[in-house]
Amino acid sequence: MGIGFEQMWAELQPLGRSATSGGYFRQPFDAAERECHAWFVEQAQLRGLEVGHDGNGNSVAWWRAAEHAGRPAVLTGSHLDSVLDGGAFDGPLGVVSAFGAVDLLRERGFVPSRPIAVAVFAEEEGSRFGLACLGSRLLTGQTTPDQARALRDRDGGFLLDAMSAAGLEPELGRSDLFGEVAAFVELHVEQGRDLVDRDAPVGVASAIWPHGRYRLDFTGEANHAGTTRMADRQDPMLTYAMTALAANKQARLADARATFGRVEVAPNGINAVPSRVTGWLDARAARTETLDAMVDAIGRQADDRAGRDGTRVVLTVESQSPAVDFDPVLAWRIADRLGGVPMIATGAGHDAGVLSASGVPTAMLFVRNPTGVSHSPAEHAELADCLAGVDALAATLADLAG
Ligand code: HGY
Ligand code: MN
Ligand code: MN
Repeated sequence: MGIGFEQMWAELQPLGRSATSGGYFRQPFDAAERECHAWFVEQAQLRGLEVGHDGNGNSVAWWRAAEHAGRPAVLTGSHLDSVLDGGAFDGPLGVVSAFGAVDLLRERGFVPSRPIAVAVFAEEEGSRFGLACLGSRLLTGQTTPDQARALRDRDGGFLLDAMSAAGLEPELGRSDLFGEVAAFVELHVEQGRDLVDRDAPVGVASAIWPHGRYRLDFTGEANHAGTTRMADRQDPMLTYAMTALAANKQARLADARATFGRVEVAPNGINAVPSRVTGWLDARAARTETLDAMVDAIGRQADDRAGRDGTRVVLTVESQSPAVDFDPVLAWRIADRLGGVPMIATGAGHDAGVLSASGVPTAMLFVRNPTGVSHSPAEHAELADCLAGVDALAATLADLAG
């Protein structure tokens, strides 16, 4: 018998939470995220679910019986890592709701006809090693071990070292952690206001926008802040600033999204014109051609500006996530089963998108977020809506694994 949603949430809530901002710092393989992971294992054991791990840092808890041998599983779950100063719900809501749905089904005497698995994917946010959905990309072969081994965090640390330091035995690459999967259904807090505007507690995802991460290295000439005339400067900060404004304008024109959320400056001194500025552009659009055209325009304008500033800019594609159209048959089957809940597209990436791209029939359930805010301590979901999400996930699992 499991513990209820509220108790699970209360246990998870303090882990990795900042006393100052109230936001979450659960970087993959750091202490707080490992505490969350230990909580996951404990919850699985409380329910008699067998726990498995792969060499990519992904984990799974199995609800299965001997007679299920050889039958493809129904997979649910999400991630436990957060962005820096993130919200409480992005990721953990899907994991806690999965355990809640298992409890609900058991209380109702439901007996699955196939295995049901609760997954936790590693480094979904890509906020430590820069590549989003790293765990699911490695598991499905969409990222190679060599690509992953080359990734470094802000301190220059390598993925393998971080995993080993956390006590894991990394073995990167394709993994058969889940065996054959009949369907994957990820429950996630909505990261926007669609469900608020439609006055609906739960929705089903139709699509994920294509999106990418691009590093722009602006280089110029370091010099004295006091003795160097403005006309004599080759200031990469100026080129960066104009590029950020250009990105903002291009995104507005295309009704797309362009964000510089992370910038590094060298040598980062108050009284020196910088030698280098590196900005990471997160760009997203409803359609691939819109995204590509926008990034091209931003790159061209950065180059033009660099020509005028006497600086140089190099744009490097760090990761690209193709558009995802979720399996419409599965999505409509779930929406109908739930009495006709809204079908909404999202600009946020998810492991569900990665599994969908690997050919697994995949769907997402969204739970209303009254603030519409995410990747921020302000992210929120009301308990009643969370419980509605658990109900919806239980009904979906019963339908798919019945
Ligand atoms: O960035 C995203 O879209 C997701 O939250 N990882
Ligand atoms: Mn997420
Ligand atoms: Mn996120």
